[in-house]
Amino acid sequence: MAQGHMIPMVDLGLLLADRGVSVSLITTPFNASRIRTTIDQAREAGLPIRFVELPFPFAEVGLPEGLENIDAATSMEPMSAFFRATSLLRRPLEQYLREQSPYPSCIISDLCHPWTLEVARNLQVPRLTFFSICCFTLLCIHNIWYYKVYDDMPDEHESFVVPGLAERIEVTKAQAPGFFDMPGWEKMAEEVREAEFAADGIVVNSFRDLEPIYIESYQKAMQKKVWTVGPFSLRNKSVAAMAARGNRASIDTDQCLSWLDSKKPMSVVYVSFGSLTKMNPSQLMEICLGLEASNHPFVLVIKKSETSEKVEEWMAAGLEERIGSRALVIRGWSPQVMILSHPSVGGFMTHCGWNSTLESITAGVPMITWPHFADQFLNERMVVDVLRIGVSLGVKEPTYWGTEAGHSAVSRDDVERAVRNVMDEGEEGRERRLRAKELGEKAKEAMEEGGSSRANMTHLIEHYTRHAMESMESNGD
Ligand SMILES: *[C@@H]1O[C@H](CO)[C@@H](O)[C@H](O)[C@H]1NC(C)=O
Ligand SMILES: *[C@@H]1O[C@H](CO)[C@@H](O)[C@H](O)[C@H]1NC(C)=O
Ligand SMILES: *[C@@H]1O[C@H](CO)[C@@H](O)[C@H](O)[C@H]1NC(C)=O
Ligand SMILES: CC(=O)N[C@H]1CO[C@H](CO)[C@@H](O)[C@@H]1O
Repeated sequence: MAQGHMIPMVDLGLLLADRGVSVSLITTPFNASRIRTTIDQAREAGLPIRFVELPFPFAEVGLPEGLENIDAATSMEPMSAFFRATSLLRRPLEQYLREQSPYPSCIISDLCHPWTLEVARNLQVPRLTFFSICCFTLLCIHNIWYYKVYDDMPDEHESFVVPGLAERIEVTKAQAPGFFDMPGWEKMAEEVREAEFAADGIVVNSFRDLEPIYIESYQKAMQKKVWTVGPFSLRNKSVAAMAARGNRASIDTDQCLSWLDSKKPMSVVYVSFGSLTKMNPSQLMEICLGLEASNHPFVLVIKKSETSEKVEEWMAAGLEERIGSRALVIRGWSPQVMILSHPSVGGFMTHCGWNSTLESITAGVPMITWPHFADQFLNERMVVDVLRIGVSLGVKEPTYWGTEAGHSAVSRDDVERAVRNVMDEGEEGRERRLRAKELGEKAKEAMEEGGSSRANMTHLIEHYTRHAMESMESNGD
């Protein structure tokens, strides 16, 4: 029930349905209305997929109607009520599933819904946990917990080397909190961990050739199967499908494509920071000035929550006049996969949410990294240190729910330098681009016939189909 979780979960449902598996996607009305386009297309294509809308019990926990997605919240404050409400879906979900024929064979549940553990137990069906995070980041979080690194760490800004990894990865506690590792959230953190350990297996939106060592190590650490079946964004490569991903795009896709067509190959920087971050006006202006100084054409996505009169006036008065068609500003939701796949795009300035990071990897586009919170700093290490396909903007401190007014974490000079660095024609830039391209190719191979992700999906389906038939037989049905 956050954009970065919902998009890949819907993709996973569609990927299973593509293979003829009957899928019921459980969500709440608000969220369903967001993914309507994708839902309608799947139905028209005749996929065996059902969208089940359970009413969201917002009133029971004192939430306003419509606050069913984390990006509708403006602070951390309603969050505990939000998670309380989602766990109240346990009974209606169990009841719904009991009534189904055929009986469900397996539950796949997002990490944020540990309460599904009990549903699966009551129904006596296996349960897989789904993470839209890479195994590198999952293993880092696991090892930090396992080796009790934080038990004796008074300073959350002190950097340390993550134990038990093949590579030397340095982070701080502030940059690498575990899941829900915050004061007041201890119970949730414990439940999430317990649900992860109790899962029958783990499904990850990643692919073998991206991180073979980390997939294997994570599998060993968890002592259960880890199925890597991504990148999900490759499921449907048609322009219409790419454009409809996640939400209705706020720009005419033809207009967007013809702007991109008018630019030289690999010359454009795409700048977007995902659905939850919020840049204040002065930070947005610094970004614009840095992009302007870089002399590269750019696509900048500004969310509704970030637009203000101040920003709009400033852009109209100065920026748009000075740089004209060198910039394309998208206000609202951007057709990101479509843009990243365009040959004129040569770099992506990103917040390092895994969804966006993997989309960039898949498109073979090197990144300029600016993590904000949650798993994003670890994802940055993956991109910069492990894969070596990114340049960091050097941000060290996490920001939650928006930067403070008047404060800029990143200056125009930082932006200019990082953009020039990533778009660089020299050897370093060329090699980085080459590595990114190669990974993009491998990502595509993984999802093709005979590819590793496809094979994992086949095994996963066979494994749980067999399991369901065996338990039917042993029940004497
Ligand atoms: C996830 O994917 C969409 C569409 O591809 C992208 O625009 C969005 O920024 C991503 N969301 C997050 C939270 O990363
Ligand atoms: C991909 O998406 C397009 C446009 O939404 C749709 O017409 C097509 O059937 C989809 N293809 C597959 C394989 O699902
Ligand atoms: C996924 O596929 C790879 C490559 O074919 C294989 O090595 C791995 O064991 C598979 N994973 C599972 C959980 O079956
Ligand atoms: C913003 C949004 O999409 N709101 C919708 C949430 O879901 C309800 C019920 O389906 C709709 O009526 C709203 O328009």
